[in-house]
Amino acid sequence: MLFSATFSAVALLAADVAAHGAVTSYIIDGKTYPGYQGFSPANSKNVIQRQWSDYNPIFQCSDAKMRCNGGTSATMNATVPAGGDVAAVWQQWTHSQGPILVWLYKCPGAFSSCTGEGVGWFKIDEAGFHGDGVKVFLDTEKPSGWDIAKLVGGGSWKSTIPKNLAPGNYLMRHELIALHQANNPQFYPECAQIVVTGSGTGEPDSSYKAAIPGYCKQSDPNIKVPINDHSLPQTYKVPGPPVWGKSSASKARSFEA
Ligand SMILES: *[C@@H]1O[C@H](CO)[C@@H](O)[C@H](O)[C@H]1NC(C)=O
Ligand SMILES: [Cu+2]
Repeated sequence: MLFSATFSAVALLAADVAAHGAVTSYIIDGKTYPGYQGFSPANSKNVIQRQWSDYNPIFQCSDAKMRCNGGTSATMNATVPAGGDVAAVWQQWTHSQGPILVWLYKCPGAFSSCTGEGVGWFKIDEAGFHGDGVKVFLDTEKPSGWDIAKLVGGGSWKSTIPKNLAPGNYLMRHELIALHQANNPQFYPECAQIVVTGSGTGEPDSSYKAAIPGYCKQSDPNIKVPINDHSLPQTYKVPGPPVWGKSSASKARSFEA
């Protein structure tokens, strides 16, 4: 048992946060970018992910921390061509029910002045529930019909930047909503700064856009979910506006454990 003081402290912190999770790294167009490690003091200051204050879940749709887990800036950014892939990696994730939402927001200028305010967020990817029968709505009843269950224990979710998306500076927001506690959702969002390149001209119209916070209400049926009530019909629609810019070719999903 010859642990150094530093090692023990890190191990304790890791144990402390194990119940929840964050995007711990990104694989963008084949290159790995570390995510933010929100310990105190932070041990990964220079990353593309906006720096948040804690791992704790957000419990209210209206919380200001919904935008980027409270993070307002990052020192780095990553370049990705339109049509390229971004995989978000959750080194530790433990909840098996709920949707995955992937959002973009076009910054009017530099990242340093990009707040993510207003009705400018749009989804480029999402995943929800595709199980059937009454025995798959809870993860204690295997198999889970939720795609989020594939992230448990260290998985990743890969999304394609729409091929026709206009180039620019974008915030990319990965959001997991954990629904394992009946009627008491937990939100886990973080944002990365990405520079999209290419000659695309596409931009979603207002029917695809929402404000964050603002896209959901606490009483929405896909937010307040009585997950353990097997007498209810088990369909689930991912919250927020429709997904924009997804070609049928890019619909195939891939997971990396
Ligand atoms: C992206 O990062 C590079 C390198 O740090 C920096 O020079 C550039 O200004 C950043 N881009 C934006 C839009 O902030
Ligand atoms: Cu948790």
